[in-house]
Amino acid sequence: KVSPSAAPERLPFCRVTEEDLAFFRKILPGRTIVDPDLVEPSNVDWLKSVRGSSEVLLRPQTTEEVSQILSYCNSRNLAVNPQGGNTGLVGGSVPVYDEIILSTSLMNKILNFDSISGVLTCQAGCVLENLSFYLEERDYIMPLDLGAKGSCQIGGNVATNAGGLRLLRYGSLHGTVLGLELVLADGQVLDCLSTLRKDNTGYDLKQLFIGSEGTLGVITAVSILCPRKPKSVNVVFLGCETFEQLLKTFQLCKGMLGEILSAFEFLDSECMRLLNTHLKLPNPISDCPFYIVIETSGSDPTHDAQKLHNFLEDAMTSSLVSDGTVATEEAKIKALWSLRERVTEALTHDGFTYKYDISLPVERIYQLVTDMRKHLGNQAKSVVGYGHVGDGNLHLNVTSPSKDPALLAAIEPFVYEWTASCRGSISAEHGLGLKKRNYIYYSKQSQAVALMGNIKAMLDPKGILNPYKTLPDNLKQ
Ligand code: FAD
Ligand code: S2G
Ligand code: ZN
Repeated sequence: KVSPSAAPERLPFCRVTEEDLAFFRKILPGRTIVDPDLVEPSNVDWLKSVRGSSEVLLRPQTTEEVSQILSYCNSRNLAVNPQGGNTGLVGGSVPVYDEIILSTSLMNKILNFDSISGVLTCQAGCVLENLSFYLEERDYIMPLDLGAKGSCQIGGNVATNAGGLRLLRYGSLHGTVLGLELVLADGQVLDCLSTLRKDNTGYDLKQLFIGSEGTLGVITAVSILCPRKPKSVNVVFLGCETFEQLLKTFQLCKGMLGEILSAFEFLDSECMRLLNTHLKLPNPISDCPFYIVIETSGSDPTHDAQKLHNFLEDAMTSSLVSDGTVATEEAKIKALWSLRERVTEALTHDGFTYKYDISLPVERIYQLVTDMRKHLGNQAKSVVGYGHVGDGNLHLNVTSPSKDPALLAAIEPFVYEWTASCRGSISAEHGLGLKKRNYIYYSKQSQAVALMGNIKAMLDPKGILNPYKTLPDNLKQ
């Protein structure tokens, strides 16, 4: 029985010939990479968990070049794997076989910034952190932030509908992305690069491509609505004895901080142990079963300090939290955030990591961690829980000294059945990619998946865009 996460047989795409390379070299002189050492990093994902065998890495700089590439590949029946920062975690960003890698890394120009509306228009290959630097100099910020900001690109963020640490305050990319420029499988350029906040003229086509993981079109430019840079930011790091207290603290926090609340994240004591052990990051407060990172972002430091003081006093006196520390200046804010942002990195040092990115009713999110620990007994090295409480998004990670099929068989499908039993989502923000495509039916009805297949067939009839990803192998018609 083939494991659902294994790659299917190679589909009958053509293989790249010398004539193909001559064509690519003509349109991309010096940016048609065939040296195996230079292609290698683009064949392996960030987790080093999946590896493709592409022989060609193309590095276009313009939409026109992307259009020429796709029009040619479509006519030659050559498969294409769009790639941004290659920080994806579900195996969607690297080839499964010899698909041509189309990298947006050289498409990194900012096209326009309107300082009145806050609308930024840029090419898809702009690195998220560079966009943040650009905006912060102009008294604005990006509406999303994630631990991969140093490498991930805005095109990849849109293609995966990335969530991250600011979604609680600024919403999802389905709301903040105002327009997209895309190239379809046949090379057609679709200019939906609107910068209007409101436009109700016909179907909102860009929404189809947000979260489509490179399977419906290549995103070449993005326009996105950016918020003003807050004048006053505070970060609070709190400790709780139980998850029930953590949830009550979340409710209290929403009520007392209201509109200045910009993030509410958690990590458990197992995460803290990994941070201490592998990254030598000290715990800034006493040891607790649960830790909370709360961020406020406002326009008046005095007003915010007063609100935060009232909230902390209530949280402490009602003994919802057992310890805490507050940061108002940059360095300490960064240090507290790194405890949440670097859990992913700490996990990579703990061993082979089985990652689950689950949406659940918020009161259930930690139940899955405790049930998983009970279910696995001592089969796993570590079982950790952390994530975006405000989004009901748990990151459940299980590590083992090395790849362990018996452990995987104990985890899956248990974790997916558990999630489906409370109508959760088996992928909250990372997408399905290669690894999770065949589990889609735990979260989507078959007629919905069949419709997705029809849309895919309409937009990419030859299936050349990111094959083996997102949609299941056995599309039930
Ligand atoms: P890639 O990894 O290159 O590609 C991801 C997918 O998008 C692939 O399917 C690829 O084919 C497709 N793609 C890329 N560019 C384009 C394009 N221009 N057009 C069409 N398709 C394209 N994710 C979250 O949601 N929230 C988090 O908090 C978060 N934290 C992370 C922390 C760390 C340390 C790491 C390593 C990853 C984290 N991620 C998180 C996952 C990952 O960073 C996101 O999925 C990110 O959006 C991927 O962007 P990328 O540019 O690296 O895309
Ligand atoms: C986060 C990063 C990836 C992971 O830290 O919010 O999305 O699962 C995650 O470690
Ligand atoms: Zn996350």
